[in-house]
Amino acid sequence: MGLFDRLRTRPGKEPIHAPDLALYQFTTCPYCFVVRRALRRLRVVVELRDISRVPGHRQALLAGGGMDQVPCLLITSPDGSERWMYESRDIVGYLKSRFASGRKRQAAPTEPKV
Ligand SMILES: N[C@@H](CCC(=O)N[C@@H](CS)C(=O)NCC(=O)O)C(=O)O
Repeated sequence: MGLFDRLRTRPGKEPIHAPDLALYQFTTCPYCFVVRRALRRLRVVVELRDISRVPGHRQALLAGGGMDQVPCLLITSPDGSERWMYESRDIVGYLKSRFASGRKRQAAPTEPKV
């Protein structure tokens, strides 16, 4: 296994798949970048729904969440009820509280420098 394979696979840090979460976002949105970066750092895998490429995703976001603002994290409970969470800061906070280990981490800025 080469260096890049080792870096990519991060031995001992298996990704966590969270099928109850879906992130509405698009690639060039800086706030979405902040959330995707948090997911990457926490090694959490969620479905990414790109509203700029898939019109159906934008419609679902608008219908479900009430705004077509991104990022928005859709959290589906076991009973099927949905929570649409807007605001990158809130989403990152939720992800950290749910997935971060007990280890103290360096605080990361949640606002992009735009
Ligand atoms: N305060 C929000 C800002 C999000 C935001 O401005 N997103 C832009 C895309 S980069 C957007 O969805 N704009 C469309 C709109 O607000 O309707 C956050 O931190 O998530």
